Amino acid sequence: MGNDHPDAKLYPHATGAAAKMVKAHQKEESLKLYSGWFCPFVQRVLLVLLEKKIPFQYIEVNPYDKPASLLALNPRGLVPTLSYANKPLYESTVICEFLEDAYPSSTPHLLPSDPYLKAKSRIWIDFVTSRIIPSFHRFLQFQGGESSGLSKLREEFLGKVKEFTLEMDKNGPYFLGEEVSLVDLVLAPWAVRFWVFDHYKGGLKLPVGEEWVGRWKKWVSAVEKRESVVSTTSEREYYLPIYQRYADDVAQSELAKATREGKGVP
Ligand SMILES: N[C@@H](CCC(=O)N[C@@H](CS)C(=O)NCC(=O)O)C(=O)O
Repeated sequence: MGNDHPDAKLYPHATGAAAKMVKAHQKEESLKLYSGWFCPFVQRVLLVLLEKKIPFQYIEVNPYDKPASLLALNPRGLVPTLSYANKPLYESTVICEFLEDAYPSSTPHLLPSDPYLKAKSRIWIDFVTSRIIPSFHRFLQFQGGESSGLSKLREEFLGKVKEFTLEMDKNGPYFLGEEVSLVDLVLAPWAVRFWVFDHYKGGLKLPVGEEWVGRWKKWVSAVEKRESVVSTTSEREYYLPIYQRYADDVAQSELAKATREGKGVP
């Protein structure tokens, strides 16, 4: 693909709190995470690594540039890509579950041990990837005003967030209850990017007075305060040029293209 990819010119590294986290994970480790500082799928994996305090080496790559070091591990050239004892793994949710299995003594455990609850958690992990994220992108990339379709896409998106919220444990604050789990961590990177809609698409407009909104806000406030989330977030101004390209629907990432073609997460 090379340097001429239109999305390749991005700020080269993490900033703010995330820059400190990156600096603290430069030492050579057998577990290596090929990352893009801006990438919410990478952030999922970082959240799991940091929550479970698993030692890892952070390696910044530009996935739009697709360096040979990345392609050698992952033929699709996407981040996150993991190198585990020289063996490659990719796909953020697969990596997250792998870490849970491969480091059984690292706590907290992020999936319930009860088989039914574990399976149910997977339904909602899948819902985030197959429903919430595509809807987030349809809304973000839409070109047109409120009456020509934007309101409808906002409603569709809020409908997915509502469906997820209605499945949450009543008291929480997390999806499964008092303890954080993978269901929370796979959505957190997008939840902390919902500000993009205020910036570009006339606001998220959470419905006032609906009961589920209170539960959603309780969840957001618990999730965004977690040390793992704070320490993997860069300064907002550096995300802006990236999200501007999505908001203008000119981004050429696999995800942007898939959204334009009416498909799901690549
Ligand atoms: N399904 C993948 C999606 C990963 C993904 O799309 N990563 C983006 C960065 S946020 C990427 O590498 N894009 C490069 C490209 O689109 O060519 C996962 O869950 O890991």
